[in-house]
Amino acid sequence: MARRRLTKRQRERIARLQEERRKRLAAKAEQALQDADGEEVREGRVISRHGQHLMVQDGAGKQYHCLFRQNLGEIVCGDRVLWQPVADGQGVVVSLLPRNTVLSRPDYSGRDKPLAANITQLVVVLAPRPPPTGYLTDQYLIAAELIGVKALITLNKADLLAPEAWQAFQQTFARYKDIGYPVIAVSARREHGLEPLLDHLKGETSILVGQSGVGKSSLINAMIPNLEEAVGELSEASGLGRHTTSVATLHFLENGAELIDSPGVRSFRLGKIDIRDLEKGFREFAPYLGKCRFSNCRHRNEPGCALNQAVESGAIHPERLKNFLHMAEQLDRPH
Ligand SMILES: Nc1nc2c(ncn2[C@@H]2O[C@H](COP(=O)(O)OP(=O)(O)O)[C@@H](O)[C@H]2O)c(=O)[nH]1
Ligand SMILES: [Mg+2]
Ligand SMILES: [Zn+2]
Repeated sequence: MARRRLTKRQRERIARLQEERRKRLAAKAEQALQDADGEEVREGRVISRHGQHLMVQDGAGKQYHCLFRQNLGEIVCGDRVLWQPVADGQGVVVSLLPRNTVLSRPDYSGRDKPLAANITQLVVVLAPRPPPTGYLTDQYLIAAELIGVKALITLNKADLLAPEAWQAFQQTFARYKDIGYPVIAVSARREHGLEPLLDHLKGETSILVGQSGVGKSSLINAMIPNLEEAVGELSEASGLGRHTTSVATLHFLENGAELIDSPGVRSFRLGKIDIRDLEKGFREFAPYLGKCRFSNCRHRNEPGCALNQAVESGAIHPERLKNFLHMAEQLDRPH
């Protein structure tokens, strides 16, 4: 008990210190704004966010450590902003430009928090170890459909399995290929199979998602030569310490692709959607929607359910309908 009380007191103390710090930074941002008065306003891209600090890159590829006004809302990795330079490679962000897309996740208190903006593709990274679950894979794919971005499945650690076992592993994902999701096999360790992956990343702003340990960071390192040095330089220049790699960070590849590594994205909240929205997240359901005997069919045991018939005829994989039903149950629960 004593231990728990102490923890609570510590938590309050931390919250108070954070609030004081936030206020100090807000005052600093206001001061910086006054200092920047008269400086030209430029456009920039948010590379990463560390609390109330942003790393912003200008058109020439130079990075600036920026503060921002509190009333701009949540600014995240991938955001386009207007900012003004102040002294010593620093700046202050004055406005947030409209986003095309935004990917959110629930924070520790269950509220939706934006994680990355302006992405065009979700790259779901899977590996034999840690073993993937179809449910999680489907969650990622549905998130992509509902946000309105492409999805790509990347099977990593090809080197871990013997050829036959690797073939069998790949085969379990054939059903995703069948419904139009590209599936790519790679080994970040052997730097094998990266070319097709790079081709799919070209022209896109992608975010790597997947369980911790599947090799997301290793893939980024394999695709960006000397990244580890670059990360070191970035932390030094920004004075933000060594946590640079522990927040979502936007990287630019040689072929022009934009790639975000997102540590700690294990799941997405599907947000306040209803069962009809969820149906749209399963792209292969589309031809059957609205074809059930009952217009309010929940696709469980209702007679004349077009989705269940499609499962029986082999047009829809049973696991996908099962995962749909499970997700639909989650929607019914109060958030
Ligand atoms: N055998 C093998 N191990 C890999 C491969 N890619 C990553 N790993 C290992 O998997 C572990 C987790 O990799 P990491 O990139 O940190 O995963 P992340 O948590 O998804 O970013 C590390 O020990 C990597 O060395 C691969 O292609 N083959
Ligand atoms: Mg990582
Ligand atoms: Zn139905």
